[in-house]
Amino acid sequence: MLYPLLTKTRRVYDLSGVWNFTLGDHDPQRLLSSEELMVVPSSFNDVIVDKDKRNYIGDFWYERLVDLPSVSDTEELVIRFGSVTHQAKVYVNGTFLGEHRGGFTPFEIVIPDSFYQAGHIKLSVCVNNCLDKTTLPVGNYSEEVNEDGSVKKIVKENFDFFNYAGIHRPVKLIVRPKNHISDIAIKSVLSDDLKSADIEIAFTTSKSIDSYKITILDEDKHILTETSMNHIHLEQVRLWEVLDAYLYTARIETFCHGLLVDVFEERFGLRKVEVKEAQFLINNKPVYFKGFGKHEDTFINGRGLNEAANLMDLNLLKEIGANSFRTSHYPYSEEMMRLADRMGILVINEVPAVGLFHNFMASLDLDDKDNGTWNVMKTKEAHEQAIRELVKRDKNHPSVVMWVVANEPASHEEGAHDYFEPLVQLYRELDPEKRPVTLVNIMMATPDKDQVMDLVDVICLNRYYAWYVDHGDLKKGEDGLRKELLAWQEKFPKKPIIMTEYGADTLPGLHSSWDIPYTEEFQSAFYEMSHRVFDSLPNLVGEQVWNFADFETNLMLLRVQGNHKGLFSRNRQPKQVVRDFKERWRAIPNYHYKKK
Ligand code: BDP
Repeated sequence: MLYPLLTKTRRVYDLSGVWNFTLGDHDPQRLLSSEELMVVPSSFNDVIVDKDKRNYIGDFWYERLVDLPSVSDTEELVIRFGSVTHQAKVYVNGTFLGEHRGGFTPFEIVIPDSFYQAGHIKLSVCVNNCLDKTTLPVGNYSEEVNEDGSVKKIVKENFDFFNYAGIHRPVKLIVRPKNHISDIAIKSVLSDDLKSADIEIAFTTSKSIDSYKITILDEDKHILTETSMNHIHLEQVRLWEVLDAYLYTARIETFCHGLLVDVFEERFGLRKVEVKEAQFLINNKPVYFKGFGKHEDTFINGRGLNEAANLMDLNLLKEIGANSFRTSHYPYSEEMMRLADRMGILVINEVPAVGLFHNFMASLDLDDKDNGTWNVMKTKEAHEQAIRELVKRDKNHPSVVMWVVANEPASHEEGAHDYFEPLVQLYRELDPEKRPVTLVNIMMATPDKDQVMDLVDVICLNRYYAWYVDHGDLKKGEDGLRKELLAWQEKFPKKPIIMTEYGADTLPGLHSSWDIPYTEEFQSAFYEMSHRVFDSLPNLVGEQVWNFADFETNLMLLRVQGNHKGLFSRNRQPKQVVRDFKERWRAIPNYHYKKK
């Protein structure tokens, strides 16, 4: 889906701001009172302050009046939502116009002309934050009857982050040609010496056109070439490199009867991604991933777009010597993806497939006796939709170098292979660039038990030796970690391995002479131990710490006001270990770290 850009033929108006709001029922035929207010974009949960309301599950409403710009006969009016978590129904003047399921991808609603003759509309959005075994992420849904007979809906997250909800990303009003460019897919093939590129620009339009023109521009907007074909050959190209980004622009103009109909500009980068002989190659060089699993999570905004936090995070990421992050555990905002493109940061891009593990706690206690996940989950449809929408949205981003099919599913249980095979295949079919696909493997799915890693290109592992396993015992942790990594290397000698999560909860300011868990000393010793193991493994091509920053979670025995595995606190102050990382990561080059 195209980003809401202002061009010669398109106007974009921002509907961010303060909307009327209510939790519970509302009839969109009537005007929603302004007793309660909410900011768009943001999560409602923290902003609303009241404790019960913070944890509310069910329908809730946003509403505002919108004065409309003029729209000509050849134009249409569209409302575009960057994301609404997790489901949205959209009404204009009380009439239902469309809905979207899935809380992390954009969608559009076209407003029929009959609604805008009056010059203004009433826009109402009914949001729902229920999660169950048909949705992604997966939630455990139940109901309780209150004393007054009313029903209270409850969702227990089947994952380790707070179920923030609301209109999380910008809402835009767009006036665009009825006959518009609706999708663009840019695929480039670099020559062997990486000096020239064959670029194929495929695009679709909502109606037929007579002709088109494609112009390629450099970063300074100088025209490099113009053509009426969709194959372009570029000589002496400048590559998109890790931490040295270069972005070209493809300007597409469509014409009917010799007149300009629509213009859109899509930015793209030229770089080659390949997995070969247990290496992850970017522009033919073996890269070493240094970075983080993250969350979209800040004070006040919750999971709502916070562009200042995004830029600060990526500046901190660069400052510490890292080069990558994973969009754990859902697609991040389009704004974040565009930022990563500009800053040359590698992104491992994940769908919200988290919680695909039935009875996780029981399986920990019962030593894996619960084998029911793939009978219980009814997520196939949501999963396919999430993959389709993610690839559609992010296929042209040079920062995206790999797709994730799921985070920590029960891939050791019967049925996992059948569940994942078509989904991995779907990524491969949809992506014009055929980027590598991975699945982020959970600690129970050891090499002897896992049933899916044969399907993917890269072995991504989340491991917590000396934390969840042999808690506090760094010696045993080191032995266990080394042994398991060697087993993976032996099982899949041609596949590179990336540690996509490893970490220890740490409360800044807590100290100990004996490396006690939760102290700053333990965190340092934990990473020192892990890195010793990583450095000894030739096929391990990356380390992404869990987590970039502390983040909010649901209530659990193991969580002290959230998860504290961040290298930074939730307000982005460094913990002591950041100094160790700076030293290590600044000394590790982006390319050719592991000498084979
Ligand atoms: C992993 C999950 C991640 C958790 C992390 C942890 O992928 O979402 O937050 O463990 O326990 O299992 O800190």
